[in-house]
Amino acid sequence: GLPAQTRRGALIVVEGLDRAGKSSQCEMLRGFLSEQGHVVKYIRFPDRTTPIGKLIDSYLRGSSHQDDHSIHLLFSANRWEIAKGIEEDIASGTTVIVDRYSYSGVVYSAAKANPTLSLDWAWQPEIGLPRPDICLFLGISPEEAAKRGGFGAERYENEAMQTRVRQLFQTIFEKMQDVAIIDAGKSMDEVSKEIQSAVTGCIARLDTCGALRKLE
Ligand code: ADP
Ligand code: 2DT
Ligand code: MG
Repeated sequence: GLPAQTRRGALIVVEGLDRAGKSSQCEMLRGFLSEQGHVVKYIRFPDRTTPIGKLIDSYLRGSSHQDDHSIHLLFSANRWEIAKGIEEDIASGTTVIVDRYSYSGVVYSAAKANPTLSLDWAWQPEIGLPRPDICLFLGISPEEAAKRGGFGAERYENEAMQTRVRQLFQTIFEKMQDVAIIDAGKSMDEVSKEIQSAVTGCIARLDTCGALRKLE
């Protein structure tokens, strides 16, 4: 392959339900890629540190109310305000690992069963954002997730919502390209090995797949 300096970075997204192990696996992947000599950055959505992120944080903690469409657009805006930075990092050779992205965005909003908030409606503001080179979906059964501790206190952390979210993730990832579905019920090391292998394949293909694309 090309020497590391001339190669663009990869955009790697990790998705899944609460307690699937996303944050743990992002950390392990970051360590693995750093050891291989890649420059790696970890980001997560929502990014609760920005002004928009603070509105989202307050909504998720139940301290404020928002219309379903309005909060949906804030989650999307929270990605748009960071999109340019991601593109610049990727162009300069940094690999970016993203903990939740547009897929959580559409699925959690559509799971509310609001009649005017379909998956299709929810996807529209995502169009044009940086498109991941690979999306790792960590799939886990409700039983396995329950073994990893109870629900937290945030909005969405309840059985009914998680069940609908699980079904909708299934729906969108079935027909999507560049997605690796990982059985996140295995041990941390086993999950990590599967992720490493999927990501190694993705990075090997970067030499031939051209510039970072956009969601469409
Ligand atoms: P998420 O970011 O998807 O919510 P975390 O990485 O925070 O998930 O993990 C949730 C909890 O489950 C943590 O206590 C973590 O140590 C544990 N955990 C993560 N992956 C595994 C695994 N493969 N097997 C058992 N426990 C795990
Ligand atoms: P964590 O910070 O624990 O991952 O939970 N969500 C996330 C949305 O509803 N829309 C989005 O666009 C994103 C990125 C998923 C964040 C919660 O916010 C939900 C769980
Ligand atoms: Mg997490």
